[in-house]
Amino acid sequence: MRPLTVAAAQLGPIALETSRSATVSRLVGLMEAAKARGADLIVYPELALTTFFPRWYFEDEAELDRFYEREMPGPETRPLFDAARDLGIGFHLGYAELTADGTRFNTAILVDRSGSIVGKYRKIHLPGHGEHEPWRAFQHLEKRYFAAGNLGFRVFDAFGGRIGMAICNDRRWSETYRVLGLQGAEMVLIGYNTPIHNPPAPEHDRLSWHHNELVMQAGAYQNATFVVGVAKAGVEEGVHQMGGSLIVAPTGETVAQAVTEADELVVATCDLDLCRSYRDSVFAFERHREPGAYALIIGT
Ligand code: CDT
Repeated sequence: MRPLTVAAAQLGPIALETSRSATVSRLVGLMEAAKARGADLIVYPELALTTFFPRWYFEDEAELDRFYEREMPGPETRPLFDAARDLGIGFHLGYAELTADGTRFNTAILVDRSGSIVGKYRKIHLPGHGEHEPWRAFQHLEKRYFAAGNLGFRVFDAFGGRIGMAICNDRRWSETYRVLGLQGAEMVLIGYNTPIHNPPAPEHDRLSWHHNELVMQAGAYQNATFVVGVAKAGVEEGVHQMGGSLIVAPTGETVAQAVTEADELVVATCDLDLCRSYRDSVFAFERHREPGAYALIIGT
């Protein structure tokens, strides 16, 4: 047995005007509650420090700056790191990153129980569009406000296992999980902000929950890994975002799932040794994959 107790910290909406420190206090409160429930690791959603700002078109790039972190930890986020160290619990946090050279990324970090950053990921699959599209009820300007991640899909040895990270739209792509799976990922952490209404394809709206669970269950089973998916949910600044935060086992089964669209902890103890049962049999990659037949998928 290699038990890892993980808490998916689903968040309800964060209003545009909410201060960073108010949000950080809210996250610390969830961290304390997760610790009280025995968690070793708490997983926060994508862009967990602010409202999901890509829903608006900002003509002036400078207006965007307030949503981005220039350092991590910075003065407003340090309480999270201090709480992690004091409580002895790790965390995964999604946030908007502005680098010293002015590049903007949609980023997530993994922090261990001592409060040290042990892993970083920058979102690779950026959905939405790059120009203002006034016909939409709301924008999805990730292609405008972020550069594609430049760190690849990597795994990190932490919490007694091998942890991978992905962000939101990445969860819909089988390549995400396979690249992590090939590196031996045993748990993949994924934060998301997913509007239920997709303006270019409203016929998909009714299937939002089905697709959410489908992709994470398939990714987990086909790659012999746990998957932890964590939403920022509820009606945020007029846009309804789905909840459904969940923890999926390598069996492909959902072992725990949120039942609200508000702040809610979804906790499960995951035996990372369960990954072996699948990786040593049906998904023993070294014995059963046929990479010679896959050349097409690494083309552009
Ligand atoms: N944040 C994010 O990546 N959301 C997308 C929304 C759908 S594409 C406009 C997602 O894949 O959930």
